[in-house]
Amino acid sequence: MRLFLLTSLLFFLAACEKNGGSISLNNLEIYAPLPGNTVTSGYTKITNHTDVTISIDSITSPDFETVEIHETIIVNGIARMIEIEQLTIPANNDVVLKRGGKHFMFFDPTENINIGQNIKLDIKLSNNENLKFEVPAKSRF
Ligand SMILES: [Cu+2]
Repeated sequence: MRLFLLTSLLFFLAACEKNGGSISLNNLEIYAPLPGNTVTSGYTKITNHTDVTISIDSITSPDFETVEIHETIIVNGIARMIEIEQLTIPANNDVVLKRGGKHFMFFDPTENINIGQNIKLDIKLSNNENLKFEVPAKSRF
């Protein structure tokens, strides 16, 4: 995950494609961190429109130091989060990121994030497509 600086540098060097046709994110929601908090989460439905399996190789945001994909699991009755190093989206299928399940986790905002302020998300796929998204930070209330 500390490859963040290197991967973001590579994004600038690579020819960036806006929103490739192979993968789409529907209803992407990213929440502004609560006051005094440095961690927040995001949800979406990721759809693979192709006949081949595609995985997310890296996910970064200029607005946060680190972005990870997590899954909430129950261990001995207690909810814990584990990191998914490489999220795979099966051919012609969806992966839903939602509360209590898989989700994006954002750590350490690079500057204070207000509700409504745009948050950028850069996703690098295993088929070498680079996807860029920008959504306004949502309120948790
Ligand atoms: Cu998490």
